[in-house]
This record gives sequence, C-alpha cells and structure tokens, in this order.
Amino acid sequence: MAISGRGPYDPQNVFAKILRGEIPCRKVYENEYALAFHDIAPQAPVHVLVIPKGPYVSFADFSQTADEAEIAGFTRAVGHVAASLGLEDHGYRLLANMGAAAGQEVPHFHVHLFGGAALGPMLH
Ligand code: IU
Repeated sequence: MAISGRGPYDPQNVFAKILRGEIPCRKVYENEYALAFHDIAPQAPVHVLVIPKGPYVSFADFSQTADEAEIAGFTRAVGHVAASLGLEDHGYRLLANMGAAAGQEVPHFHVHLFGGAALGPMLH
C-alpha cells in the first residue's frame, strides 16, 4: 500500500502493534514518549529504530502536530540511545524516510539510528 506520510494513522501498522505489545521487539530503551528497538533487518552493525508513542504517520505529521513535551521526549530518547550504545565517539547517522517516494514502508514515524562502523556517504 502506498504511504503518503500524511495519514490517516493506521492503528494496525506493525509499530503500533509493537507499542501495544502484540508483536515482540528487541527493546533498547523506553521513556514516556518514545520506544527504541533493534531493526529486524539491520543495515549497519548498530541499527536501532526510535519511535514516538503517539500515533504519528511520519516526520511531517510528528513535527507539525506533536506537542513540545512529545518532541522533547522523543529527541532526548534518540540522543540517549546513541550515547548509551557508545556511538558518540565514532559518530552515527540519523535518518527518517518521509513518504513512499523517500522509502517509508511503515506508516508510524520512526528515526533510524545507524552506527558501529565507518558509514559510507549514504545508506539508502
Ligand atoms: P522505513 O524507513 O519505513 O523504510 O523503515 C522501516 C524499517 O522497519 C526497516 O528498516 C525494516 O527493517 C524495519 N522493520 C522492523 O524492524 N520490524 C518489522 O516488523 C518491520 C520492519 I515490517
């Protein structure tokens, strides 16, 4: 199914099921606003997804409709995960695909965190 990145939000998407505990994940970190877990098909030695707990389809949706506490809590979770996994010394990459044309497959906003190796100019 094509994803516009602009909703409506599908509560049956796979990340919604992970948030509800209906599908397991390899959890890395959780706070009030965000959940981080290992990507099921890693594209780097460390490949973690960080998702907000709220029902946001994409970065466009999240950045324009989430409140300040959610944005702050989510952003701090991303930084905390990167630091706690020891990625800061050698650097890491954040990526968010917004919409089908950009490669977004799961219609719940997520940030990819890549690290653990020298990263090329682009992963996608
Ligand atoms: P994308 O930005 O929507 O293309 O990224 C979706 C990611 O979700 C992709 O890297 C998948 O490997 C990953 N993923 C997952 O970790 N667990 C799942 O059950 C499914 C996809 I479906």
